[in-house]
Amino acid sequence: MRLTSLFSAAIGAAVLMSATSALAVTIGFSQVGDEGDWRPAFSRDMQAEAKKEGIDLKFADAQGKEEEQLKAVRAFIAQKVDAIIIAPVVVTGWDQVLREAKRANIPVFLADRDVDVTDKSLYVTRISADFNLEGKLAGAWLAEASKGNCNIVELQGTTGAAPAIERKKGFEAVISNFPNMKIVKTQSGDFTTDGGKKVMEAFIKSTDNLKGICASFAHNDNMQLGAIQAMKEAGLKPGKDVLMVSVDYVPAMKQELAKGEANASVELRSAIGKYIYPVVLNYLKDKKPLPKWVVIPSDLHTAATPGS
Ligand code: GYE
Repeated sequence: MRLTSLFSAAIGAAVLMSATSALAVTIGFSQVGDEGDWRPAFSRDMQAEAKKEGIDLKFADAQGKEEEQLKAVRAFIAQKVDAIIIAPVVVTGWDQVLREAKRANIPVFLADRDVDVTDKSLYVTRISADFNLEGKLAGAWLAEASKGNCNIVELQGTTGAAPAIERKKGFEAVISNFPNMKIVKTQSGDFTTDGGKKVMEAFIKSTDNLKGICASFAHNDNMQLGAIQAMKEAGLKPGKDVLMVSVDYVPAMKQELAKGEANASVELRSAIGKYIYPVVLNYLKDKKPLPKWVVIPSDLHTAATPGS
């Protein structure tokens, strides 16, 4: 008697287990890497939210290399995952692998960065902030703070990456309305603290200690944090001698704003799994076509407006 009930309990558990694993959605996520403070925060959130949703998440870190991403996506296709999420390093080079995913009937979602493909049916939708708007917000803040008079040095993100392209475009669209605002130096610091420090050191040299420079616009906070270090080492006062505006609003930048060594940062939310997974899971259920872009809001912060 006892044995049989034990036995049926065991069978019950086995049935239950296979039922849950048959139901569990498997998602492959190809992440850029961990170039700054924002990216690992985003990775941690994607992992934590996947757990909450009961998703079996296969996480692949591309270490900033597109070849690694292509390999990861092909591995996800071979594993027959239910869906693929890609945060693409750069915008180019995606057509072929996306066609392979489509042929295998695996829906692809873009998170954060964008791709440049002519056939938009190669992915379901992109869930991300509006990088162009972030550039515009930074430009508008600077136009007001400088009263439309400003020679700017720009630290660009990774060449060919959507946020570098779009933040630059948005920023330029705003400052082009002001005849006395211009970018006088611009270089890529690859979205890293080290890269930003090196670029700012070069700017300091080539402009005789930032003579006549009114602002530093960095496409992300980490490069700006590196720039702040370089400026301090050169005896300059970032936030006072030079206005400092960037994007991400990571905790370390929040501190710099409070100290007055930086002036403004546009927030790029990192806890965005809660925006991304529901879109993917609903699509897997109903396969209803979606608009090509699900936009996550952005807002600008200063020391006076730190937000919550
Ligand atoms: O701003 C930067 C990161 O892709 C928008 O990537 C993102 C950017 C973010 O390295 O810090």
